[in-house]
Amino acid sequence: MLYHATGVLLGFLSLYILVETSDICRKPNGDNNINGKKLTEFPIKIFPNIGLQSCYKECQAHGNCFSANYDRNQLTCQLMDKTKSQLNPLIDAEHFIYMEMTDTVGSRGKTCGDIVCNNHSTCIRTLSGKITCIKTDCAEPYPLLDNGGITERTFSPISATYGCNPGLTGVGSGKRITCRPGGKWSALSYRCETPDHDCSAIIRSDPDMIGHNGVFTISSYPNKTTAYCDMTTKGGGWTVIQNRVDGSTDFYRTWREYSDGFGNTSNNYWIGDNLSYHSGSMFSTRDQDNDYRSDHCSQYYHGAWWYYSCHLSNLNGKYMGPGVFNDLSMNWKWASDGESLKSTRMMIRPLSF
Ligand SMILES: [Ca+2]
Repeated sequence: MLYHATGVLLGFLSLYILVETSDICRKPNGDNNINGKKLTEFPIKIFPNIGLQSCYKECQAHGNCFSANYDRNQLTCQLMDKTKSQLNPLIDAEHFIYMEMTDTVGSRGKTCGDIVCNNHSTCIRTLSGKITCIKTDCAEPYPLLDNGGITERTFSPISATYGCNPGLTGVGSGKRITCRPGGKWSALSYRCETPDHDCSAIIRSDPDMIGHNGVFTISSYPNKTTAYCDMTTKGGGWTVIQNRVDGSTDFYRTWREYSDGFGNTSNNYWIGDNLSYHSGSMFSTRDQDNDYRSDHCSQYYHGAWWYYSCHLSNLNGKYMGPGVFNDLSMNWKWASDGESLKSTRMMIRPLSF
């Protein structure tokens, strides 16, 4: 019971009026109270011997309370974690008052106050009065990521952010996934790869390497290999894919050997197919005839090349040394007019370098 005292001065008279109000008459929020109705939901908590406003306050204070039935006869309060809905309508109940929390009007748990929770989290008012979204788990397990894992999780919205293990590069746009309606995770279109690493990448990461020719470990996913890097010619960053300085290494080899690479990076070598330098081109080896002639250019010219029918260049041909004019030899018609070359080097660099 509350007593309000009001003082009024009327001429020379003082008039004091005492007004008594009862709790039952002071609706916390009349707009949300429905007289003569109740929700037939199993209560999450019951308070006996309690007033209507206190019932409302208990619901406010309880994290999962979204509505309450107040029994005016028994003076009991039933807290419920659901609200009326089309599937669960109110029923007639003479002595009851049904009320919903003002802050949770709308779809249950979606909004309370200024906070909007997602489909897989619920808005609650904590005992300390704080309004927050708590997670309700996504039904699916988190997707797995090879060579990486989850680096961060949030619960409003429910999301997971992925990262790669040290030394690996993330590829793809779907690094962060969220829990979608229905409890399913959005697709993880993100993967972890060994970074492509050629001679140009070495200079990009360390400009001091300009001018330092030599053998470096390079990789082109998923393979790792070593290559000679030309770090001086026209700014450097060239990955040497073919080098020949003498006749000590046989270049008359099989398709498989050209695919894998062979030789020694310090003098004569061919780097393998993994750099995709000639992918899509019609490369021929002594055991694979991909040329446009009826016979076999590779066998005929003792080499392995992008023979057409057959060649104007034959850099993987037989090493014969200078002074020799022979189509079987390591030669390049435009450069030497068909004379056998002393040394050759083929090297590649990204256009964007
Ligand atoms: Ca042929």
